[in-house]
Amino acid sequence: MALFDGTERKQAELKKRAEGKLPPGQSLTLKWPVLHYGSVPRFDPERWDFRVYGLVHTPLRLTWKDFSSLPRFEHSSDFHCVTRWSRFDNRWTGVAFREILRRVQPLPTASHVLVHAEQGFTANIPLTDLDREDVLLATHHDGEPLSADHGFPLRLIVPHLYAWKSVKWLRALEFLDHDVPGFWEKNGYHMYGDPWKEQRYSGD
Ligand SMILES: Nc1nc2c(c(=O)[nH]1)N[C@H]1C(S)=C(S)[C@@H](COP(=O)(O)O)O[C@H]1N2
Ligand SMILES: [Mo]
Repeated sequence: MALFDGTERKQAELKKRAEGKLPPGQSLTLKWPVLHYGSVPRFDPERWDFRVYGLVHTPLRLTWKDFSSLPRFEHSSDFHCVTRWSRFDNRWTGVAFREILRRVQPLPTASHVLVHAEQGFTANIPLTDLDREDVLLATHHDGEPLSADHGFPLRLIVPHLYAWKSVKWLRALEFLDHDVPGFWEKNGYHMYGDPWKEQRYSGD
């Protein structure tokens, strides 16, 4: 017997819709799909670093060992992919975005962040959308270390925007005084990506 048959899945979805937790045009998934452009990068703890640069008072470069010693933070949130699936109640563990902000101290002119991943993948996010309690740099999901294809060792989680902004294989944050399109934004996706307003593609 399947753990979740079609009927059970549909019922769960209707319940979440009724609770107002499912954005318009989305369907509930109980599995966790893997979605990204390109190949899964290999993690090399000797070579890996995490950098914060641009319009910040104190730029940061952390090795994996440095990063692992930062204070830990946990938060559960929903995840909405622009390809119309949503996954509820993901328990993310890692470092609070505000912990990073506290250390680097953005300059007053900083308004946007360009998030950089392995292999040149990028995503743009306004700074006010990162300076939130529910945003974190995650190393674990539901108590387990991230798997390689879900972003190991580190990914960004921005629950209130479409999931292409939740960048896997995170390597750097670049603070800017203007908005620039990231990888998907250059390829026709919306610059902001609010799932509740269905901001999927540019022009939405
Ligand atoms: N580095 C990187 N991060 C990425 C992507 C990508 O192509 N590269 N795809 C995004 C998209 S479109 C989605 S829906 C989520 C999917 O995360 P998952 O594979 O863990 O479900 O990752 C996002 N983060
Ligand atoms: Mo996505």
